[in-house]
Amino acid sequence: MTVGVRLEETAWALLHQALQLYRDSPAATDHLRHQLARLEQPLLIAVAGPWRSGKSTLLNAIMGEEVAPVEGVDDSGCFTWYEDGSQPRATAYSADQPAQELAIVKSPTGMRVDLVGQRVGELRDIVVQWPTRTLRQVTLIDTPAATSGDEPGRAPVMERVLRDADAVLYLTRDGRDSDLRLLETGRESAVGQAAPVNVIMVLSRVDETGGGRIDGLLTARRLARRQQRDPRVDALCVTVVPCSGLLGLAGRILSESDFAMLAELARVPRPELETHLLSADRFVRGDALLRPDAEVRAALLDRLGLFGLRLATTLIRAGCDSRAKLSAELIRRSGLAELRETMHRSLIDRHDTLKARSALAAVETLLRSEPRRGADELLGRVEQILAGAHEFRELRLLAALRNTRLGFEAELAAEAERLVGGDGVGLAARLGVEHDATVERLWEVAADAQWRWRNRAEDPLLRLAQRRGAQVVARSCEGMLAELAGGGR
Ligand SMILES: Nc1nc2c(ncn2[C@@H]2O[C@H](COP(=O)(O)OP(=O)(O)OP(=O)(O)O)[C@@H](O)[C@H]2O)c(=O)[nH]1
Ligand SMILES: [Mg+2]
Repeated sequence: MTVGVRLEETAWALLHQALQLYRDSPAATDHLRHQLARLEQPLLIAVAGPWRSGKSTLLNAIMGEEVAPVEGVDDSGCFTWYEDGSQPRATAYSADQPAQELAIVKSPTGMRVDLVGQRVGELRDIVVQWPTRTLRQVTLIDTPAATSGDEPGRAPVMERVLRDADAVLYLTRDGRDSDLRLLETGRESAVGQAAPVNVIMVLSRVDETGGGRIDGLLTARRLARRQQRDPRVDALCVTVVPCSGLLGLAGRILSESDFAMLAELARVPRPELETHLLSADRFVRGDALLRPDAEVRAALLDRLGLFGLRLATTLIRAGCDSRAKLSAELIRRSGLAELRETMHRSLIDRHDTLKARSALAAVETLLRSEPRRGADELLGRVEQILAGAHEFRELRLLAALRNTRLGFEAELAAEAERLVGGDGVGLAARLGVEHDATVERLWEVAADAQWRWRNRAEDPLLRLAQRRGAQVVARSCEGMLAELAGGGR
C-alpha cells in the first residue's frame, strides 16, 4: 500500500535501467537478471550470528523439524538454503566443481543431509528442498558463524549474509559491541543507512540467562527492551526479540512419549528433583534408582537442557497435563511464538518492500563497485527513491512505536501502529474494521484517521519526533484513501 507508484515497481524499473547501463558487461547483466528473478521469489531470511549462538537450533525451531545440523559441520563457510520443493532434495555447489546431488537421510523428527565423502571446506552452498508449510513464503538460510576476523580468500560471512538475504535474524547472546560492529557492515551503503528495516536482533539461548532460574526468561525480556532503546541498536535493527531456540524446538517436536517421560520425572518430589538437576552430570549419572532411566534422561537433557527440564516439570506440576498443553506453553515461554509473529509482521508481510530494498541495494553496490558514465545519475536515482519511499518510513515508525511508543499514550500508539500496518497490511486490518466492511465504511474510517493524524502532525505542542511520526501515519491514511479511490480494498 503506497501513495503513487509502488516501491516494488520503482525497484523493477531501476533494475532495468541498470541493465541498460551495463548491457555490455555479461557478468553485471547476469547479476542484475538474478536480482530481477529474486523479486518474484519467496523472501530470503538468513539466520546469522556468532559461533554457537544457536542459529541452526533456531532455524529448526522455526521449521518445527530437525533439518539443520546442530554442531558438527562447522567452519565450512557454507550457506545452507532451505526452500520449498515437491520432493526432498539436496544439491551441493562449490566454486569449481559441478553441482552434486546429496543423499537425504530421514529421521522421525526431520532429516539430515549426508555429507560423507564431501570435501566440506570447499562447499559454498547446499540447497535443500523440503516440502513444508513454513517454506511456502520464505526460504531460510543457515549460515556459518559470523566473525570479525574472517578467513583470507573467503568473503566475510556477514557481508555475504547482507548481500544474499532479503532479511536477517541476527542471533546474539548479549548484543555486545562486536555484534554491532558486524551489523554495521550493512550501514556502509545508502540503502543500509536509509532503510535499516531488514534485521531482527534475536537475544538467543535465553534459557541460560539468569542462571537457569524459572524467571530467567523475564530477565531476558527486560534485557531485550533495554537493547531496543539503545540508539545504536535502533539504527541497525527493526526490533529485538528474546528467544530460546532449544525450548521452542522441544515444544514443537514434543512427542507423547517425551511427555510421558517428563510426567514421570515430575512425579519425583520437588526438592529431590532439584538436587538431581543441579548439573547435567548429576542428572544423567547421579542416581541409579531415578526414573526414567539414564538413557532416557540423557535424551531429555539433550532436547531440553537443564533449565528446560526444570521448566517442563514445573509446568506439568502446575497443570499442563497433556502433550498439547505442555508443548504450547514451551513454545510460548521460549519466545518462539513471539519471534514467529514478529517475523510475519515485520518481514514476511513486508515481502514486496524488502524485495525492493534488496534490489536497490544490489544496484547501489554494482554502481559503486563498477562505476562508469551514467552511474552517478543512477546512484542519484537510488537516493531519490530512498528519500521518497513511504514503505521504509512506515517500518521504521512501527519499530519506534513498539519500542518507545514515541511518547504517545498507549491508545494512540496502538492506533498509529495499526494504521501503519502493525496488525496486518490489508486495508481492513489497518483500519481496524471487519473484513467484509463496505468501501464506504473503509473510506469513512480512513478519512477520519487521516484528518486526526494530520492535525497531530501540525500540533506545535507535540515533540518533533511525534509530529514526524504523525505525518507518516497521515500519509499511510492518504495511501489507503488513494487505494480505495483506485478501486482497491
Ligand atoms: N540452552 C540452550 N542451548 C542451546 C540453545 N540453542 C542452541 N543451544 C545449544 O548450543 C549448541 C550450539 O547450537 P547450534 O544451534 O549448533 O548453534 P550455531 O549458532 O548453529 O553454531 P555454529 O553453526 O557452530 O556457529 C548446541 O549444543 C545446542 O544444543 C538454546 O536456546 N538454549
Ligand atoms: Mg550452525
